[in-house]
Amino acid sequence: MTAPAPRPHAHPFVPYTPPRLPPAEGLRRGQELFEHLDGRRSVRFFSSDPVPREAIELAVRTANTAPSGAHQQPWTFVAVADPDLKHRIRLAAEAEERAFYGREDIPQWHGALSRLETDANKEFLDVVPWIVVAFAQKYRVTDTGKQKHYYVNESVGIACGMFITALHTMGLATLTHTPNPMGFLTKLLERPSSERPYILFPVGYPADDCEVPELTRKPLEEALLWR
Ligand code: IYR
Repeated sequence: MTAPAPRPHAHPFVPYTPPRLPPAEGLRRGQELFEHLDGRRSVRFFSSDPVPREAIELAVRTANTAPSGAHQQPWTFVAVADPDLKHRIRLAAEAEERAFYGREDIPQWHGALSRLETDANKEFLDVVPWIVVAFAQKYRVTDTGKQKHYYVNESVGIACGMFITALHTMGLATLTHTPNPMGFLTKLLERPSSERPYILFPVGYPADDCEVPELTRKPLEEALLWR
């Protein structure tokens, strides 16, 4: 057998040869990951127990491995431990939420949320040891001007999914919290106008008496179609 001709590249490429798993071993690992992630729930009742900085670092390292449009990696994660700053985030988030829950023009939205029993009180933002805010970079500023980023929502969404997965693997809990609108985070966290707040993650251990709404996942037949 002759070796295949090398592909002509205009840019540097390197070999990529991850270990080839026997299919049964691949399935076993896939099943294990599914069961692990099926045990994850969004949490609103947190313990104030400390979480080491290294855990946040590892979760962001994991998020930072996400694929992204044109490999532009259009995310910034800001980790907040300062109690005063967390409190200011809580106050601003609660002001937005009071407006949201007070709206009379969105009964359908309020109705869809009712089984979660959420309200404008966001005490968990004071309780958690960390608040991590993911920002989406719409563009980056270069010497020659603005470089637009592509597929920003998709890229940051995938990175956030990997962030959540890493936290769960470390026994930590979070919530994909999106106070609406979230512009106050740009100011409080001193981010540039090229970025917009994407998701606010309170991070900590679940409270000892934590409860979550009883929910089921939709059946695979609804999530996966074969053709
Ligand atoms: N941002 C509000 C409302 C809310 C909206 C959705 I969509 C949720 O899944 C949960 C809550 C709040 O955080 O209370």
